[in-house]
Amino acid sequence: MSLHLLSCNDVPPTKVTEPRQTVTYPEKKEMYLMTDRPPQLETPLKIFRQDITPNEYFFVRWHMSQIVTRIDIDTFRLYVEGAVQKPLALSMNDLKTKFTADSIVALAICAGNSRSTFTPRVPGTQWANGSMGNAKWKGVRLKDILKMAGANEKAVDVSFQGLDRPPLPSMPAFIKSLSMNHAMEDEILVAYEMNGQPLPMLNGYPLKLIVPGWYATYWIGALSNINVMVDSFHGFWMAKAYQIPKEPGINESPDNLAKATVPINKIMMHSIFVEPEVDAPLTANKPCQVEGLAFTDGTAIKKVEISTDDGKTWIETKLDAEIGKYSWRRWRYNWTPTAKGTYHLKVRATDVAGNTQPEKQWNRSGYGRGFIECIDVTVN
Ligand SMILES: Nc1nc2c(c(=O)[nH]1)N[C@H]1C(S)=C(S)[C@@H](COP(=O)(O)O)O[C@H]1N2
Ligand SMILES: [Mo]
Repeated sequence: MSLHLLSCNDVPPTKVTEPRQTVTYPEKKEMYLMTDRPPQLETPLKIFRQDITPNEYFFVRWHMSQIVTRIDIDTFRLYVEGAVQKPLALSMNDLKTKFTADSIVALAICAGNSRSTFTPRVPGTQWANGSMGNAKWKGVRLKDILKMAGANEKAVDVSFQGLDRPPLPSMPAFIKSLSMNHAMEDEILVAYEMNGQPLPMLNGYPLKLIVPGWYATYWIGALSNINVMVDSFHGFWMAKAYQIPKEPGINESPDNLAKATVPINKIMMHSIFVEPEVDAPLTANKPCQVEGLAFTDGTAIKKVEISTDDGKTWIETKLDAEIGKYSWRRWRYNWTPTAKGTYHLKVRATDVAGNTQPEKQWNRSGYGRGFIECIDVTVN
């Protein structure tokens, strides 16, 4: 099986042609295997025909080879410590009985989603568009937990760590942080359910931090430790890794790398094709349903347009009803190609603030793809 993604026009066409192996892991159906230590699994594009990504097809991405494969749920505790009046050790039962449950539909997307489409090629897992998924998360509001612990009013940052550990003690553990102000926002959840089920082990059972609108690198899985801090946090995975150019757009030039960088944060606006797939047989004068997904950091999408002539003219598509502020949004267009040949199809989203997607973008880590997607399809 092969996956093709083409960038057209003035962007040199990138084509992911390496054959990808598929695998089946526990609690998972057939996914693309990116690496097996740690497990990194990509969702096949056809799964995105569904608005909610089933748990068994939800992408998997861990950093440490030592992932968690067994958890005793009766003795598991979520520890809340640091600058708090009352440190907590919450059991699953505490979380389910001592707090009001809340839920949200939100898109989880890896910062490196679509990395394989950057030119020049950048190092890192060569994801196509499948290191993302849309799910309904249910759990407890982080702010309610922080309130119960009596978090210090002068707290600046809150850090989050899961049960996974580095293979060597000298390597930095995967710890991420949010500002206290952000952590206290209503929509941030500590989720114990994903689409009505406990989370799969590979997706961070039993608890995952949900940070709607922000890249999934902050969505700590197997969440076991929350640390409230009065000083700002400078751990490796915040201060050194996952840095992006400070200027908006996650953009820089290969021969003039940005000197000022900041930790990656909000999801870039992007839109992709789900159908037709690159290899789908299309017939002249026969209607073809073109559809895909568009997403942002939570800013409402105003319109999604497609071009069938490599960006010369643009046609507005029909948007499905909004599922939720932080969900992706499906767009559709019924297209009848009249002539045979190869078409460069492009798609671009525009938000209510008037921002639209750029033609070009690049950065050294292949983070936050927002540039316009283009696929080639052949009409016979
Ligand atoms: N504990 C822990 N949480 C983590 C990570 C990790 O390596 N360890 N990786 C992060 C990254 S970069 C991503 S993209 C998402 C992937 O979540 P998923 O595997 O459930 O899809 O988890 C995030 N949370
Ligand atoms: Mo990620």
